[in-house]
Amino acid sequence: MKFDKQFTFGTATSSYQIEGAAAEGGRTPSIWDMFCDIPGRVHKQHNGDVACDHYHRFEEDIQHIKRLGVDTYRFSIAWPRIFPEKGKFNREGMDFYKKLASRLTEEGIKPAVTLYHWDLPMWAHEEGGWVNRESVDWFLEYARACFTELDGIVDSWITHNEPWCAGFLGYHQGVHAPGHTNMDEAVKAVHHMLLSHGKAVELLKKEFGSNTEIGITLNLSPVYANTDSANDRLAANNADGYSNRWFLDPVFKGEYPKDMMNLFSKYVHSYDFIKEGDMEAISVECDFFGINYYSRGIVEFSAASDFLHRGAYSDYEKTGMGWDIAPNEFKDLIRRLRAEYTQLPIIITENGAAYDDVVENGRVHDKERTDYVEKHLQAVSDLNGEGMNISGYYLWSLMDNFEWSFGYDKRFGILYVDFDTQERIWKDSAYRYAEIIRDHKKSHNLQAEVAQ
Ligand code: IFM
Repeated sequence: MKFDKQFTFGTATSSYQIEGAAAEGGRTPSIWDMFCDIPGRVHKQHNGDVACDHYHRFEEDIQHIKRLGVDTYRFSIAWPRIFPEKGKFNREGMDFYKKLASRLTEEGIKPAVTLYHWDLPMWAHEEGGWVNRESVDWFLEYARACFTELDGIVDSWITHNEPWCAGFLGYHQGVHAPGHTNMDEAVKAVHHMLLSHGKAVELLKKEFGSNTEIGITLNLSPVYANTDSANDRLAANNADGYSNRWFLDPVFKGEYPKDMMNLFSKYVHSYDFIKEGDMEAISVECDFFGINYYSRGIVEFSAASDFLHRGAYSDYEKTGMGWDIAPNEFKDLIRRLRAEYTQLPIIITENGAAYDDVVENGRVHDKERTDYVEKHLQAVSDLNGEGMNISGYYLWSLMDNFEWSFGYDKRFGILYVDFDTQERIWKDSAYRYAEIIRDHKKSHNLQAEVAQ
């Protein structure tokens, strides 16, 4: 595999998944603290109270990041640390991120910061959360505080991470916080998230006059029909609309897909929550486009399902999440995005795999994860050979962490975390990633201090 000199390698995490210190530094609960408390919602009722204890161990974690040799580290800010109560700024919370971002910079690692990776403050949820249009103003107040305090230290901003998960898993499927199952709410929640994205970009660029790069991250999954039948093709179209186009079309074309608006109208009786100017705001020009890629989808027609599709049998090799390993389909996805949606530089803001890792004599031989990462990096390299302009790659995740409704049962890290002792152990995939980065740097005569 080969990458341009400017290509950036990184690794990523998010606040609730690693920080712990849930009741420290002035933080108040988010919807995830609430959701974890409800029996049956999260595997073994795990929660983020301690997680990887990163809040107290960030200095040690920065040393691991440095040793990997990555150029950049992506983390997110916990909104309830910054505004623990409505309208009340918390200096202590902000100082934590200031310190983290500054220390990374001092170590030569560029901080890429996500504003919203799902930890909505409970005070906002109690006023209707993302379903309430006022959430856009609450988010902008939060974004303004982050830009005021951190722009200049932060290398790039991501407004939202995976609004599909926050919106559809959270308000339609009910498997993520806040656990609602209401499509009307879900569509409104997504609209307000996307609107808050557009307005935050405008705030940074116009009011702050900042040149810091900013974009949004969508999780995308190319969808295939199980057979060539008209019904299965309809199923694939609907699944693609639900997972991909409902987000891509507003962000890049300034409109929601008409076929999906019709399909959703079974539950969404009016779209008058879309106000004049909203779609222009949502489709604001960004500096890059972030994509989280894990797997493909394969579907078949199902009259019994709401939107006429369900997952079909697949004989692909799977990760520990049961997700198809599909690097070729990743290539299809990127080519389609270039043909139909955008010429912005693409950054792969997440890619990685969970497996049931075991520690043997102090080592973790995670060959399957190593293969997964190599295959996807090879795909990035091939795509760039075709001129697809992917400018960076973040491996998810730096370390094992709280995998949402799966709790600590699924391990995505390249560092193994012993959750009893908080020891971090480098897995083979971490050594291999460091080697790939070292080889890249050597080939371009870039300085690299990375693990052997
Ligand atoms: O752990 C998550 C992350 O928070 C968002 N993207 C997908 C990852 C793996 O499920």
